[in-house]
Parts: sequence; C-alpha cells; structure tokens
Amino acid sequence: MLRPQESPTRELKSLDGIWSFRTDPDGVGRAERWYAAPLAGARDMPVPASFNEVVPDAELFDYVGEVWYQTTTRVPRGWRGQRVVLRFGSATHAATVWVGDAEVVSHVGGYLPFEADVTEHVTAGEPVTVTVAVDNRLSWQTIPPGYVEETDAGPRQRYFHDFFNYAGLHRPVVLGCTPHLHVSDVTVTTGLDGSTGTVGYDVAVGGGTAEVGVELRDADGRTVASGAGAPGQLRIDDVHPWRPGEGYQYDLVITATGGDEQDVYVQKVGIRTVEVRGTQFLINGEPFYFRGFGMHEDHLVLGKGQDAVSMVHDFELLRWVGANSFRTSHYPYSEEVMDHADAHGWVVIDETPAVGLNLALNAGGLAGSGTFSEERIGEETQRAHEREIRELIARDKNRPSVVVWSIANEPESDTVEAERYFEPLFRVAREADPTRPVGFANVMLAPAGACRVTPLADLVMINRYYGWYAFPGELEVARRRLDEELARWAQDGKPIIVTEYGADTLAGLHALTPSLWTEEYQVDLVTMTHEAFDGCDAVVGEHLWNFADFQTAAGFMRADGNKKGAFTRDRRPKAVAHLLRRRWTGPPLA
Ligand code: BDP
Repeated sequence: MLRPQESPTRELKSLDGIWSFRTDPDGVGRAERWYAAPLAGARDMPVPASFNEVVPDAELFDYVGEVWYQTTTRVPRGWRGQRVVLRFGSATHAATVWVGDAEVVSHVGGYLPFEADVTEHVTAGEPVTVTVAVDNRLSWQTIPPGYVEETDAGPRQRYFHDFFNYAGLHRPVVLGCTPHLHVSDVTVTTGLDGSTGTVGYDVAVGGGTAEVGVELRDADGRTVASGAGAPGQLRIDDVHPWRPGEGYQYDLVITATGGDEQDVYVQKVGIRTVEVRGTQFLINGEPFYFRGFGMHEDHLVLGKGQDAVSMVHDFELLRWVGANSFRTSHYPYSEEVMDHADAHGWVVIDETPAVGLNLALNAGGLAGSGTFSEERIGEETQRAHEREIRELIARDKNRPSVVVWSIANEPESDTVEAERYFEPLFRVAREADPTRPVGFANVMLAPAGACRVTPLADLVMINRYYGWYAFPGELEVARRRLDEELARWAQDGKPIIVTEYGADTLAGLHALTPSLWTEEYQVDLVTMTHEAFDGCDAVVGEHLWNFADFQTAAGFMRADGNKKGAFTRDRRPKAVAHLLRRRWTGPPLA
C-alpha cells in the first residue's frame, strides 16, 4: 500500500488533532447509529495517541470493547473532480469507519494502515464527518491473540505478550486527493555491481489504463536514469548506495498518463543489497554486525501514539549509544519511524504483530496447554497471521532500512504442530518478497536441536536470558550455558542474531554484591553476555532487550512495567547505556 504524499497531482489534509471520543461498554453504538449524529456525551481525545492514559480513569485505562472517535473537517474546495481517499496509519486493533452515515471500510490488525476511497461520500468545499469505532479486544483468532474473561468486575482482556494493550488511533489520519487515474502501487528491487546500481520497478495503476514513465533523480535533483513502461529496469553508473549509517536515497518519479489525466507519485529508493552467506549477514556485500535494541512504541501518557518529538529523541538516543539497528518488536512501527530509518541509514528487522503464540509463557491458568490447536491458535488465526505478513510486506517492501522480516516473536516452536503452522507462513513471506531473509525470534524454551521452526528460517534469531530467567545471579554458570548454546546454533551454518538479552533493572538501585534488579547487575550480565558473543564467530548481532523501560499488563513479575531498558521510560540512561556506548562507539566489532 502506497504511503500518501503530496506531489504535483496529489494533496493531503491532516485530520490529526482533538477528536470527540466515548466508550461503548454496552456495545450499542452500531445499533444506535452513533455515526449518524454528533457523538453524545463525548470527551476530547487527541489523535494520534493511545486513549488509555490521557484521562486519569482506571476504567478507561483497562477498558475492553469498542470506543468511538469522531471529527468533522472540510474537504478542500480545490478537490472537485478528484478521487478522495481517507487513510489511517493504524487503528488498534480493529476498526469500522463511517463518512457521514455511510460505512466505508473495516480493518482488522492494530499496527498497519488501511484506507477507503470516499469520493462518492464527500463534496469538495463542504464539511464531512468521520466516525470510527475502534475495538481493542484480542481473541484466539486475532494477531496477537488473547481472550476476554468475564470477571465479577466486568470484562478483562487477557493476553500472553509482555507489553500493555494500548489502543486507539495511534497514528496519523489523513484525507488525500489523487486524480481518478492514479498510481496505486509500485515495487522496487535494487542491485549493485561494483559502481553500477540497478533499480527494477513495477508500477500498478488504478482507475484506467495509463502510459507509465519513470525518472530516477539523485538527492540533488539530477535525473540519472529514466524509463518507459510499467515494469522496467534502470541502470545507474557511479551509484551512491544506501548504507548503514548513511541513508542516501534517490527519487523515482513515476508519471501515469491516460486520457486527460495524469498522476505523479514519487517513490524513495535506497540502492542496496542484502544477503545471507554462510554465517555472515551482508549489506552491499560487506559483513554487517547488528548493534542495537528490541524496542517498543511506548511513551508516558502517549502510550503507542506516534509523536515527532519522542520519535526523533529516541533516534538521537540510539545514535548517542552507538546503535546501528533495531527490531520493531513486537509489531510494525509507524510509517514515520520507518521513513526516518530509511532516510538516516538505520537497519531494521521488521516484525509482524505475531507475539504471544506460546501458552508456555505468560498464559496463567492456560500455561503449558497446546498452543496450536483448533480451539486456540488454529487455521483462522493462521489466516490472520498470513494477512499480517502480506500487509506488512506490502507496506514496507520498498524500504531500504528493512533487511529482515521477522514473522513472529517467541512462538511455541518445538512441536510438530508449530512446524505445521509456520511452514506455509515462511512460504507466504518469501513469495511476497523474494529479496529479504525471513526469520523469527526463537524462545529459550526451544533451544538448538529442539526448535523445529528455525530450520525453516534463513538466519537464527534467538532471545536469551542467561543470568536472568535462567541462572539468575549465577553469571559464571550462565556464561558456560550460553557459550554451549551459541556453539550448537553455530553448527547450523547460519548467522546468529541475539535478538534479546538483558535484565530487569531499577534505575538508582545499587549494590556492592551481585544483586538482581541493580544497575551493577545489569552491567555485569551484559558484559558477560558480550564476552560470549565475541567468542562465537557466527554471532552477527546483539540487540539488548530493551531500549527503554516500557508499560506492561499488571503482574507480580513487573514493577510498573518491564524494567529491562538501557534507558528509563522517561529516557534517562542507566549505567548499562554507558557500557553500550563504550562498546558500540569503539573500534568496529569483528
Ligand atoms: C521475551 C519477550 C519480550 C519480553 C521479554 C522479558 O520476547 O516481549 O518483554 O522476554 O521477559 O520473552 O522481558
């Protein structure tokens, strides 16, 4: 799905700001046609943001069900005769949208965009009301999964992943116009051969047939190649590649012309290659070592709301600490984050929201029961998972920053059922994008030899908590076991990225003797773990868990959330951040 943009033929109007908002605990809004009139009893709610923490109200914090958002805007009068599209960066986890009293689109999946052609429901120059019912419920059929339990105190959302179920309109909402004849999609693939670059492109057009022309312009606006026809291949001499740390991008200016209409869409292109060769991970043919974090879209009050200040600040902290990469644990991040990554040379492991597919973890009373079964995670969930993979790749396929698709985090992976569940999903990912390696983050419960899903992957990605969940306080034993496990994975002959390691740490808690939760222990554990990585050639990456402390569901394992951050939730460095900075900004790692 194309990212909306302004171009010589396209305009955008942001609908971000204060919307009317109300909850619908009795689930009557649809029957009562709340979209057909101003929302009664509404309060103000900022968009984009999670709704959970904006109001100090425990019921809203833990609310389960549909909430309603409404805004009125005026369609620019210059849009007469144009195709008008309404687009949401995301709605967590499902949404139905009305324009006036016409239902225009429904979408399931909380972390990917969707849009509706609303041309016939709007009039240029006239006001229009947009109403959205957003459902934050997770079920056995959703990705991520969960279930609603009826308790004496009302419904409670249960889920198996370790981050708070923030919900709402988390990302920008825009109204845009294009000509009726419009560029509806483009796929680019890039190659490098010495100083020559190639850009393959395939353009799709909607609303009629068109002649397609493309021009590739460098960052100074000079045309370096051009072509005619919807699919084609461009050759660029003296190419300036996209590199980690330097997000050089060209503009592919696409022009579609048909009848008396013309559309212009500009697709950014970073020319780079990605390859797994033996135990190496190569970007532009050179070995790449991943330094960075698993992260979360998580900020005080904003929850998972996209916010430019927080986003740029987080990237500046990543830069300060010497990171070169991150994983979008455990769901696709906003397009604003991805644009920034492309433009500044961040290397990204792009993850679907398939987290919590493992009843051996965080499953309370269900613990240990079979995860993959028709009553739990069965074919319908698998179809939802497939859709998430397809939609993620459709959104991010042209992004140079994305070098790996991670199709799940810590699913059950040591059973025949898991292998059966995942085998077709790897196929889906590879069909949708034959150019990037596909993997998933393996859980400690399925070590080398026992995991039946990693053999399906192009690389080994493991989350390991030696010294924390395993051998807490016993760093010597932890080190030996970690060495042994890395050596076993190395025998697979694939690169290993340790996608999680770390320790919960309360900023400001100190001790002279090894003591869990202290800043010293986090430093000691991370030092021990790095020594193990340095002793294993197949390890090509280290992503500490987590970049910053983050909110989770309530539980006795968590102290106001997960505290494994290198930074606190308000982005102050813990001692480990300085350790990482010394390691990551020092001489390059082997
Ligand atoms: C892993 C999960 C991650 C958790 C982390 C932890 O992938 O989401 O937050 O462990 O327990 O199991 O801190």
